[in-house]
Amino acid sequence: MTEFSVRSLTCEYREALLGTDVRVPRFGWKLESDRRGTIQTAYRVQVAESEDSFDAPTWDSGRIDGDQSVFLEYGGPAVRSRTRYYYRVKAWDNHGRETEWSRPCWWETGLLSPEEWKAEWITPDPEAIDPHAIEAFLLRTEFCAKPGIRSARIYATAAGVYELYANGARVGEDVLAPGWTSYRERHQYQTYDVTDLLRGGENVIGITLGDGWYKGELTWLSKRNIYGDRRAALLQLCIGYEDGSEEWVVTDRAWEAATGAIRMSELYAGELYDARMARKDWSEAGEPDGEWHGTVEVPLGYGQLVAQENDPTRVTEKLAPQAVLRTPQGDRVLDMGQNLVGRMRFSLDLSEGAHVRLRHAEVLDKDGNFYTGNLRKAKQTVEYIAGETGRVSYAPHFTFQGFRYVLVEGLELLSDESLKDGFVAEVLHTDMEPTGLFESSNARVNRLQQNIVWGQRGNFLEVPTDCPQRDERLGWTGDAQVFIRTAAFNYHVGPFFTKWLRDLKADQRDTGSVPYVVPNALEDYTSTMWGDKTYTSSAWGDAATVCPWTVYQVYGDRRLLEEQYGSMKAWVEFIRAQGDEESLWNTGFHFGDWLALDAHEGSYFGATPVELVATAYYALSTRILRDAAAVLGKDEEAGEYGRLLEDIVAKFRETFHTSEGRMAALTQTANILPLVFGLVDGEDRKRIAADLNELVRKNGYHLDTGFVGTPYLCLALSENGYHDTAVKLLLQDTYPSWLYSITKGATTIWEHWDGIKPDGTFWSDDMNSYNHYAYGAIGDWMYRYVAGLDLDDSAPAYKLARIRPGCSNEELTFARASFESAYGRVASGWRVEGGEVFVDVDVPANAGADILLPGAQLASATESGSPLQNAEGVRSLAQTEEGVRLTVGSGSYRFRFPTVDAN
Ligand code: RAM
Repeated sequence: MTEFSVRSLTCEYREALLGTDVRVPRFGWKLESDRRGTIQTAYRVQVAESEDSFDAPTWDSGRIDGDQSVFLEYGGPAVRSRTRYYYRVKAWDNHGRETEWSRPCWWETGLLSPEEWKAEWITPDPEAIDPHAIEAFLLRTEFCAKPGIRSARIYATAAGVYELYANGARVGEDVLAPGWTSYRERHQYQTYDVTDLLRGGENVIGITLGDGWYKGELTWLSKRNIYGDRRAALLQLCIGYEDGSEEWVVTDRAWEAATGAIRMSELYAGELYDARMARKDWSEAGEPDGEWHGTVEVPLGYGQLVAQENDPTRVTEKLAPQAVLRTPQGDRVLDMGQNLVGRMRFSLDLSEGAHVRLRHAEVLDKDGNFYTGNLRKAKQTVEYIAGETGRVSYAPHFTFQGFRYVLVEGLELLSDESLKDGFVAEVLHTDMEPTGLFESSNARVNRLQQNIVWGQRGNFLEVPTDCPQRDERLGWTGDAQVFIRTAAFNYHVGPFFTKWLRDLKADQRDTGSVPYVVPNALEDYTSTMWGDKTYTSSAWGDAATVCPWTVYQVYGDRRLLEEQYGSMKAWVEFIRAQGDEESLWNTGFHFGDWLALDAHEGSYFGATPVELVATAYYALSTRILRDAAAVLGKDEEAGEYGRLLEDIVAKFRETFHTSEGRMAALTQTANILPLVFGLVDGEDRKRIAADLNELVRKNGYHLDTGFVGTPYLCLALSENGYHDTAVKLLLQDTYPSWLYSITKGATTIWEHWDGIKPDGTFWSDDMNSYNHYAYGAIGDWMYRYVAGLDLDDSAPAYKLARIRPGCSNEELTFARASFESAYGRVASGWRVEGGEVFVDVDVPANAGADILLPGAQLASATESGSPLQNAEGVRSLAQTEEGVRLTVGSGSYRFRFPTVDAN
């Protein structure tokens, strides 16, 4: 066993990155150390063009003093297109040790410039196949390869969504490629390694092509052709031979086109698959089945093409049905036991012409009947018509459903048992790496955590959506910004938000205004309800500042911050140009504390004045911009925005405070925002915190907040001396509360606190999602203030963790959380037992932690059985009013001390 080693190498966040167009990639690594207090003192990185040519490296950083192990920039000669590079790392530490070279890892470039695209965008000849047909198109080409194939790569994308085949086999596992971006500006292409799928002699490449986000039905306005009215595919295959020669196969007019079994496949509507029309073996060599037609070129150009940025959508889990139900109305329904997003696959023996129909729903109504009202116009229906009698394994292609229940028709002869055995749900989402765990002594709180995670999975499919089931599924900016911090605990969302923020920037107007949704599928939308000619709202557009800043804090991605800085600044300048005065945003349309319960009956707009919300967020965005400017070394701008912030804060107080320094608006949200956005201090802060506590208490420890107040309610309480109240809110299970939905059987977070009312009836059909992560933003507080796992703002990426165990309530006896940070696993956990508190902290090598042991006394606290003073790894130690405060270096620590009562 090595005691000190380098592991988990990454390039641009990824372990094996195939097909990137990043020209100056950044490396990261983690250190494994069996000694406490390990800090890297130097490192060395080498890059080579093969695994065994490190003796003649392309780049050798040499030994560099320093502790940087996150986002180290490649410093070698310009990278070339279509090249695989290998890299390895070694490190030295403060204990005088040196690691072995790490295991080499690789990354591979894609096509670095538009000129390298030799292929044409192609589509079926419109004379033969109606371009607006709803059938999926099939495209194929046959070619002869020489023997001795050394490597083969496909670079491909589609205006639409596509699946790729080579010699009859599906290429890769991506679903709904090329994903959804602001296609006009940014269109992702994918890279596939097909070396093992090709052979010397005849080969076939096939593409199936659906409408997807590009051309298919999108938004509740049933818009089509948002990005273009022609589906098209673009592909080039490069074959490298042993003899050093290269050959290209590209999409051009020589490709043939047809339609086949996929008669319809749409994001909202579902799929109709008629196996009788399948083109047998169409992507295999030989004369293809049935009549094929020509193709034509579509002049879509290459300037918008970018290599895949986020993790692709994939099947990440398979779930078996939990039960087969018979509803009072007589429907046979599969219960998956979990509201999820994905598709059903069945493996069944079917006779020719059998017609299977699957409908998908999130909930059953109060009588136990299948309920689809809240899907609005989204049909979510998948139909399969069998071809030849025999065994079939099938799942739909260019669609996904949000569901827990599946109504099955056409399989009446199958027993319940066989039905159950024949089906499985394939969970689909952007394939992010899981990074966080949270657990406590309360089973319902644990279910809440699970529901938050499921909500994230269901709604992080290509873009952060508000809901995955009805005719909407859009990238609402407000939802994304309130949830991002929680999201960044549960999963690695660096690549996901990098991509989405670039889309946000692409769709931002020249004025700096940020659309409601990104990608902006509501470009020309105006609503009488929302006020004509408004394109943005406070707390929604602020995604422009909050999201890049969060990615910077959590992962240390300074480059993204730099890239987005212009967009962040444009947003703040946009706000500055609104309002009657420079430091106030009191004009225009705002969603405000959307869906808050203090709204008028039947209204979606909460009672907190929208000007208050707008100005508070204006301050938050300005603060973030100021801090970002400081991080980026733009001192003058940091100064300027610092002054603007002061003006906004002063104006906020002048406008929204009473003469006694209270909030004039008596809502929970009005009292939350100034506390969490740093708009008050001193006595005013204390008074407002007390008022908030009182509002909650008077409400029987119930919240009445919406999208804006909810994410910060508990945080405002915990940070201002009312942690007990916050925990009471968490544990509340009567309506309205987080746990209320769990008493109603929720397995995801709901859009409305009363999505299902206490009497079992539903909130109105018109806007009632049962899978909506916004209120799941409580997760951030659970990690940071209950388990106590946080980061120090001055040291991004958890270089310095901030551990504040939230053990204060008798009803919770333990909580623990862990997070896989850029430095490695950091964890905080506490347990109260027999008058003692046990706190466990794990800090990865090359990082540290600032820990508060709440209520502890120096004299009686121990670490692994010894007095704290003697503990190895402790850098500083102090008794404070709140308890013992200490900073430690890396390692695992086990603290123990009497509870305050026992003291
Ligand atoms: C609805 C959803 C969404 C929200 C917008 C304003 O479409 O609730 O989450 O952001 O309204």
